[in-house]
Amino acid sequence: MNYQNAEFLTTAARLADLELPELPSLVFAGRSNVGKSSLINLLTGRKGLARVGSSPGKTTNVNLFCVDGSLMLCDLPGYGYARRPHDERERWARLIDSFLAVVGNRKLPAMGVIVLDGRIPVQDSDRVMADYFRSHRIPYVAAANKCEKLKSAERTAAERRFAEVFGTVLLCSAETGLGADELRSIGEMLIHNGR
Ligand SMILES: Nc1nc2c(ncn2[C@@H]2O[C@H](COP(=O)(O)OP(=O)(O)OP(=O)(O)O)[C@@H](O)[C@H]2O)c(=O)[nH]1
Ligand SMILES: [Mg+2]
Repeated sequence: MNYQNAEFLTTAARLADLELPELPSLVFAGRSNVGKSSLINLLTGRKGLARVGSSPGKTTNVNLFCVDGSLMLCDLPGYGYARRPHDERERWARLIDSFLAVVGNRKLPAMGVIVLDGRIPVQDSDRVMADYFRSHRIPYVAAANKCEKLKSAERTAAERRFAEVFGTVLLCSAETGLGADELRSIGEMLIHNGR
């Protein structure tokens, strides 16, 4: 599969406005600013594909991308942004829950990637995110991003800490490309399972 052959599909703030392609999906979730959009750009080798670095909490939409006509990448709105009003958070929860319900109920392979900042301990909101994936029977891995900021021993410690909560952990860096091959393999695996 040619990951560079990626295109933006659609963006929507409500499930009703989202048209999902009939493709296996790799769903990126995580707190605001951890690097979800950056990892999508890394995976596809396309720097400007997903918008990066807007101030945290701004992206409230689900953004969908298509890779090589074969795989859907989903960039979910970030969570855990404290300055967001309560009704915004409710809206986020409804959007995520309904989106994952649809993805989880389709007869197409799907996988979640819970992106974390490798330097920051697991937050309650990350556990809640894992619960969403579990409740919709979507398997997930954790991606500990920004790992180039950690020394080798710190990486090992972070990996162990995250593994206790999430099981499988990929050490990643959108900055250096660490973890890109593993993320791409997950995409390939989803496509093969769908055949
Ligand atoms: N040092 C470092 N910075 C990174 C890495 N990945 C992303 N960043 C930076 O972190 C900031 C946020 O990145 P985004 O990709 O926009 O994060 P996001 O998770 O999509 O954020 P929201 O859309 O707000 O939820 C940007 O300034 C990125 O350049 C990484 O691996 N290392
Ligand atoms: Mg983003």
